[in-house]
Amino acid sequence: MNRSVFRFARYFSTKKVPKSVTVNGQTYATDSWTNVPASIVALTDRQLHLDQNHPIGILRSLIENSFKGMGYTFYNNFKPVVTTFENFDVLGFPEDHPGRSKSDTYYINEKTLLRTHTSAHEHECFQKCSTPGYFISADVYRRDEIDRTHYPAFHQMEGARIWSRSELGDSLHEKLRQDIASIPKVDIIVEDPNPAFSDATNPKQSYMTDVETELVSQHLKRTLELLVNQVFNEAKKSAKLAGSEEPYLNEPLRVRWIEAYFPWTAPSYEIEVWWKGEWLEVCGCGVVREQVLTNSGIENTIGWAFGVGLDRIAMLLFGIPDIRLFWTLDERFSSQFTRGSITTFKPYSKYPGTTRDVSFWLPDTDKLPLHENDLMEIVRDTAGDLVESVKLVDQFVHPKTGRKSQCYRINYQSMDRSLTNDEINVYQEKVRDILRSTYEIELR
Ligand code: FA5
Ligand code: MG
Repeated sequence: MNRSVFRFARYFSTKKVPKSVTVNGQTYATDSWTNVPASIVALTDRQLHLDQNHPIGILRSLIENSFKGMGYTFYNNFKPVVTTFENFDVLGFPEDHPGRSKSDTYYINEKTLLRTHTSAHEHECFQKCSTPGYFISADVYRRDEIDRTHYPAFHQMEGARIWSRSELGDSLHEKLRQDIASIPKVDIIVEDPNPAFSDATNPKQSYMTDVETELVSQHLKRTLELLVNQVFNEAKKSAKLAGSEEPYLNEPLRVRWIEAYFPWTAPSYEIEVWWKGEWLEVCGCGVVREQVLTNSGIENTIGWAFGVGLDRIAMLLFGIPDIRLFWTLDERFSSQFTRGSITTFKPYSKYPGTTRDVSFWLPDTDKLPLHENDLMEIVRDTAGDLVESVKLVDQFVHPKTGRKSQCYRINYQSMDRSLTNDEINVYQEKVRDILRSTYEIELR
């Protein structure tokens, strides 16, 4: 356990971790790993992806509808509490992978956590799915920074597809080629400069032949290009309907493939979409490692998997400026969206934000400073959704003493009302108190 984790544990112990935590009606005993705050547990009942009239639910249906009748089962009801086995071990995460740390993940207790990705259900789905492929949509949780595009809860959609060598025998290649040919063609510009696999940077698995790897990755890439095309063309249509005349709306969609790494796929890729002048990371994917399949009782089989983030795409599709809006209970938000239709969000009002800085000297440089995610969590736990963002705005080393100073700027802003200075000062003082009493830092 590293030092900052230890300190964060101390913040939690000063908060008195309850004896048990109840999530989705199930009660779990806590232990020294517990770090999930009540504010996060409260989100696990929301199930935004199941709400047909919510942007996340509308996007999920849009994608599912593009893949109906193509051999996929849709799983949408998995609960967010999973085991460390499901989220990490079965997927081959190394023991020291940063994703396992308490600074990145919400633990219920040592063996139980809030899933950090939908891949936590691959094991179960490979075991029980009776179609060649499946999709899983679900809420996922990560301790992360706070800003317009990052929130500790978001949504992913997992997809996977397999081909059994034993069943297909000599017709395996032919079947793969047919399946690739049957994916609807799309009119987009694809940049794919790298080979499907390469020993040096993106190796294939030894249990698969070159041709198998090539064909499975082609099927994966054409499938995701179809998905991205459906979604982003809808985004363009809705922007045009809303009266936008920006030039990008008449240009063909551009995507690019880059090499990636995930412990349970090889080779691995990411697809990025060129959107309003920026490459947007949309999805990680790859050819599933043999051990994931054999651990699920599937022998002599090859296939792929992907995991796409839904929230940032929904922000583009519906013109939603802040990821926190998905979670608001304000009627003025929810009344704007209806099942099956992509409409551009009309901001209902803008309340001014207020910023407050918190600056401190860190302890001697040989000690680990406070982990940024811990600071984020303390602020979020204190002021909840009133925090629009927390950013490191200044950092320097004192030329004489060699001590390091950091300054974070907290932007307080409510989506629903005006905040008073007095109210903000109370939150800010509380944040400072917690920092002062928990860490060996000197507030400035
Ligand atoms: C994963 O989570 C892998 N499980 C994806 C995968 C599945 C790979 C199957 C291979 C096989 P990653 O951490 O990159 O990968 O997240 C996947 C997508 O989720 C990202 O491309 C991004 O669109 C979205 N995402 C990640 N972090 C956040 C965040 N904090 N807020 C919003 N979206 C996020
Ligand atoms: Mg990534």
